Amino acid sequence: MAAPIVRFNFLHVYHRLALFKHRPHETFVTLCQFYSSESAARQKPEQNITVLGNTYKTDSWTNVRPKILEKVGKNLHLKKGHPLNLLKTRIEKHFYENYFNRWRNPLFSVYDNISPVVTLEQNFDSLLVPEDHISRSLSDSYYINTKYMLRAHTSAHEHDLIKSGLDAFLIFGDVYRRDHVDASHYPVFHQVEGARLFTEHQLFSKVRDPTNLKLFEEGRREPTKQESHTLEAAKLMEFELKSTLENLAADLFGKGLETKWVETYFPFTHPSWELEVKFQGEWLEVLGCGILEQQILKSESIVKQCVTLIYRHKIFISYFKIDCVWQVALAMCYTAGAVDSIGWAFGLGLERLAMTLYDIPDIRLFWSEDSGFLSQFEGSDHLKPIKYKEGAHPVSKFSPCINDLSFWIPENFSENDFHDLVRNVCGEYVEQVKLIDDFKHPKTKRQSQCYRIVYRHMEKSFTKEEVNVMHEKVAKLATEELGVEIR
Ligand code: FA5
Ligand code: MG
Repeated sequence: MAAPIVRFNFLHVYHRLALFKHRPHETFVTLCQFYSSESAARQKPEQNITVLGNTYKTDSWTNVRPKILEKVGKNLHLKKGHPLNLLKTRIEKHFYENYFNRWRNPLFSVYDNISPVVTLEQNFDSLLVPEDHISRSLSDSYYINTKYMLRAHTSAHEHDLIKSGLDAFLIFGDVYRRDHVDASHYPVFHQVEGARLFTEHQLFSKVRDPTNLKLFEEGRREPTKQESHTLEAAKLMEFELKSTLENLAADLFGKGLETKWVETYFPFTHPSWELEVKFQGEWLEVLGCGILEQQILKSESIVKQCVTLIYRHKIFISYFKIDCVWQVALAMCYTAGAVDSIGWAFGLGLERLAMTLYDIPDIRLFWSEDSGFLSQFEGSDHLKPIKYKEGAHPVSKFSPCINDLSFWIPENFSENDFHDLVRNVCGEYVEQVKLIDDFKHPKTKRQSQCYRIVYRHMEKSFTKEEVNVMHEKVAKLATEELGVEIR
């Protein structure tokens, strides 16, 4: 593990609730305490967290905070007239209209309401994420306890859906990460996951003479392919995947968008890529994708394998008139875990795409309840080109207040913990947290960091006093919880 440090406990949450008069306004998200506040002050209370109607016991891994739990169940992607919902509709429509199965029905099935509470196994193990991968650390993900977490990506459902026998699907959902704070990063955002599996016949169906083409071989892992894939299968899959995503981008943006593919790494795909688009003069990464590790498909639905095999051997089976149970058993023995498909998958950040598409300058705006923002999209036809008008909503009309905070950091300090703390204290009022200075004292060897915090209200101008109150709370809690020493 990447040295996870448990610094957070629920007494802190309790204190914070009192300190900042935080009132979670979603009835289904409640933070319950078993003990009275009096005894809570003396001993660490045993806690329950209720998320979406299910109750979980907290433990030493719990690091999810009330400000984050408030967002669970908001489902912005399902909210009519919300820009994320408009974008979702456009993506669904694109897949519905362009991809069909052999019965001319839409090829991709869509899931948009799977609970974001997943097991660590779903989020990591099922995707071959190594034990020591940074994304597992307490400073990167939101844990409910040692068994459950808020999903860090929609890929958490890949394995289950493939196992259930699906071979083409889209998953829309909210995802949660302890990430940096700036205009394009937010601890809760939305992704759409897409996956498609191909049999040998399907993949090579467009090739003029597919006789000698195979999906699998026992070869070597190379930058361009996995050990069990043939080069021709890997190359065709890369083409299929990239053209699917380029067609989606062209449908959403028209032809003018500047894009580039960048090679990358994911534990569950190889090879892997990211797609970047030009936004406000800078390259912005909007999605990650790749060819699914064959090991993930190995546990593909046994039922599906049997059906395929029974279908292949139907003459033999119908000749002997073996009853159904024996047909299934026979097919299982016959295949001994063989998998006949190869797959690709992608995960796309909906906010980043919507920002590019509608010219929305700051990711916090998606959470705005302000009518000035939402009314620009409400009642819109998802096909009508909309451009967010900055003047109509005062996101950057009100000037920012910039305050710096310098402190000595303890040995186990994590930057993400500080970003998370600031987000928790200031919510939507913080636009950016940036490390602007980092040095080690030559004699004492102590390390000092300075963060620039940009405060900006979206609906009014902040007074210096209001900002100072928040800034002092940040300093106080950073001292108490993260063990820093303010300079
Ligand atoms: C993933 O989440 C992978 N699960 C994607 C994937 C799926 C790869 C299937 C291969 C196969 P990544 O961490 O890069 O990858 O996130 C995907 C996208 O989510 C990013 O490209 C970006 O658009 C968006 N994203 C990531 N972090 C944030 C954030 N903090 N705020 C807003 N959007 C974000
Ligand atoms: Mg990425």
